[in-house]
Amino acid sequence: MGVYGKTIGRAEAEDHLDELERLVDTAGGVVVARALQERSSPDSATYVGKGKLKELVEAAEALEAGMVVFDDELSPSQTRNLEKELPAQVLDRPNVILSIFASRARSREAMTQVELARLQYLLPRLTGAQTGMAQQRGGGAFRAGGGEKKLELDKRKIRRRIATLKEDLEKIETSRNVRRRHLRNVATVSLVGYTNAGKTTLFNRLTSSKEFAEDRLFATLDARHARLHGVGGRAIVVSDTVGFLRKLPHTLVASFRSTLKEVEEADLLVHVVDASSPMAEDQRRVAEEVLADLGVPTERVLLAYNKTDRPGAITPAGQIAISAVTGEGLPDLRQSILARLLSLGVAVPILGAPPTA
Ligand SMILES: Nc1nc2c(ncn2[C@@H]2O[C@H](COP(=O)(O)OP(=O)(O)OP(=O)(O)O)[C@@H](O)[C@H]2O)c(=O)[nH]1
Ligand SMILES: [Mg+2]
Repeated sequence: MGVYGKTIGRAEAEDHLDELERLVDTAGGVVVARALQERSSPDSATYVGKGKLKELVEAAEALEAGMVVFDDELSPSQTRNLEKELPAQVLDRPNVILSIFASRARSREAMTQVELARLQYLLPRLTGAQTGMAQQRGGGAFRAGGGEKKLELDKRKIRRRIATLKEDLEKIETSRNVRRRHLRNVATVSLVGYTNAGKTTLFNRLTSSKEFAEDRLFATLDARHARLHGVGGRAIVVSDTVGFLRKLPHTLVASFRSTLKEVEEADLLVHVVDASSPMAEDQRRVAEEVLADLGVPTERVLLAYNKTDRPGAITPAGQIAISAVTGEGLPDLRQSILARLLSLGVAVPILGAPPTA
């Protein structure tokens, strides 16, 4: 369920809903119906208007839907109000993304980051759900008081867990820095871009690796490194990273800071764009906004339009066109990477040559 109007038009809202549908599918759900409503802004109490909510209740009953998923982050009170009306579980976009991340996390770092994000998302909502229940039961002061105490206890426990997780992440980051020191004598290149753009496929191709690439969102959660092949014995290490997505929950971005550090510290970023997507330019903008947030200067970013083997793929004039699947354009990309590193003044040692002083 999405809302459009003042800030985005109908076509864009449809695209966002398509993406939400893919996210739900990736999370293991099956979409039985979708709906959009035009209004200047989401209703502060129920996200959609009264009439639309009635329609939603009826549709959910008729289709026996187990969940109703909203395309924006719902406030704790919106969730509470919607839960009262709807005969199904109420989820929002961050919920779905968090559950995908939780099922994808493999390394200790990724699991810690995901748990941190989940708890930070949960904390303010815990209050809402609890008071909501107390009100619903019509319970007097006695009941609410009992719930209140337990709630405080739960919240304290969660806060303590959050502190522990943050400490753990710091420790992981320290050991990562130790590992990174080994990379001091090589140039580093990170592949970044919207989720599903083809970063992992390109990474495998450039480094002759066999990482997990899949036509699903967020296939990759951990940064991985390998030597870039085919640059005349130059010592360049490439890393694959977690994909970007619009409307990413803030808590998630914050807890993935240590993974994103990878991006901040790379000598060069190759921004991979899916040239075959009708949303290519929109996705490019979202990724550029994330990079700007991370403080990455534009000259450190090399754009590469991928999936150009697909019919209908469009590469803007003057941009690098590649296909990670057929290998087309990759010699060009390798040369551009090396040339850009050199023009940025990055030392790119030749392997086997004695280190320069
Ligand atoms: N036709 C075609 N398909 C591609 C190309 N590159 C990647 N794909 C496909 O696009 C899908 C996503 O590729 P991934 O490499 O997993 O994308 P990613 O950017 O790593 O995605 P996340 O890890 O989810 O952020 C896979 O089904 C790939 O096979 C390409 O050049 N041409
Ligand atoms: Mg990937």
